[in-house]
Amino acid sequence: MADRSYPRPSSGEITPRSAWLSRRALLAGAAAGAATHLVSRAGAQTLSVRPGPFQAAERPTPLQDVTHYNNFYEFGLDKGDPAALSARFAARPWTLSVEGLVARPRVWDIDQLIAAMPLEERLYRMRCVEAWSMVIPWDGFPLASLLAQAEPLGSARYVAFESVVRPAQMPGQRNGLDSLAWPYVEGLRLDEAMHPLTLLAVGLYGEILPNQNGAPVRLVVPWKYGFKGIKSITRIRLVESRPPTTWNQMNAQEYGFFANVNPEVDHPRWSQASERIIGAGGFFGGGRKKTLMFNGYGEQVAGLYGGMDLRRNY
Ligand SMILES: Nc1nc2c(c(=O)[nH]1)N[C@H]1C(S)=C(S)[C@@H](COP(=O)(O)O)O[C@H]1N2
Ligand SMILES: [Mo]
Repeated sequence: MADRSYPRPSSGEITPRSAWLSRRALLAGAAAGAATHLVSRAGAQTLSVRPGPFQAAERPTPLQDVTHYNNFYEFGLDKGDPAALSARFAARPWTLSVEGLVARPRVWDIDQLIAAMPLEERLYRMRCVEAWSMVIPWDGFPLASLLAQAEPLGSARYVAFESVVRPAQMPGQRNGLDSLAWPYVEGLRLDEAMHPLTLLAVGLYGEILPNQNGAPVRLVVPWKYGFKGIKSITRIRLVESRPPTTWNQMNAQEYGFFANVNPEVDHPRWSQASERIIGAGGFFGGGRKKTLMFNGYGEQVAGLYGGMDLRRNY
């Protein structure tokens, strides 16, 4: 079902500034300046954001699909579980620690962090390793801004991320299916983490992040498969060697550490050459497209992998 609450740009147009943002969010932003968030009349918290670089040309996926077709195994294995079962998850109060090989470790309160960081909107393609995709208007700030404040030491080479463990509020963590080990963990090389495309998202569509999308803060690395985008992060640690990552530990043959989107390297059980466009079927027709190398961000990120065999380093 198409979401009617946001205007959408016509097909093929470069998405104009805030075309999908609620008018209220814009007005709130104009009144309050950047980096504040306000409670709207409807009760949903809106974010004050500026347009960022790197806007995708595609039509944003309807909000209804972005928030009801999710992978968040802490709440269950089905795509509808996160929306259905996360209402009581408490994303406030929340702390996010930045620690490890840094000169200035810090435990941030999430709202102080949001107030300290100028928020940008970034319309990014998201390609799940399961061969479906969305286009999501995130609100957040570059991970590099947060890491710079922590002053990484020369010995830091990777960044390790950890999701919250809270079985009382996350049914998938207590259902005994042992689908995954908790906490969900992810990692990036330091240069990937510092890349300007790499975002910490605290909102989408101009509102604070819905629980099912990884409230209150999640990683977005648009040239990698979606599973790198770890949700509900509590800890960011700079480390010397490559950290373990959840899907790689689950099945190293199928899920690598790098997980760069690559239409030429198939998943052992399915092709990665094309993808199903979530929310684009039916009325709009089509619904599939060819998958692009680095999810279409090669111009920006291919240089990170010069000289690497991307078949072996999948
Ligand atoms: N903690 C945690 N983070 C996670 C996941 C998860 O199960 N747990 N799923 C990942 C996968 S496979 C994808 S495709 C994206 C989905 O993000 P979305 O639901 O916001 O679209 O979240 C990623 N981050
Ligand atoms: Mo995914």
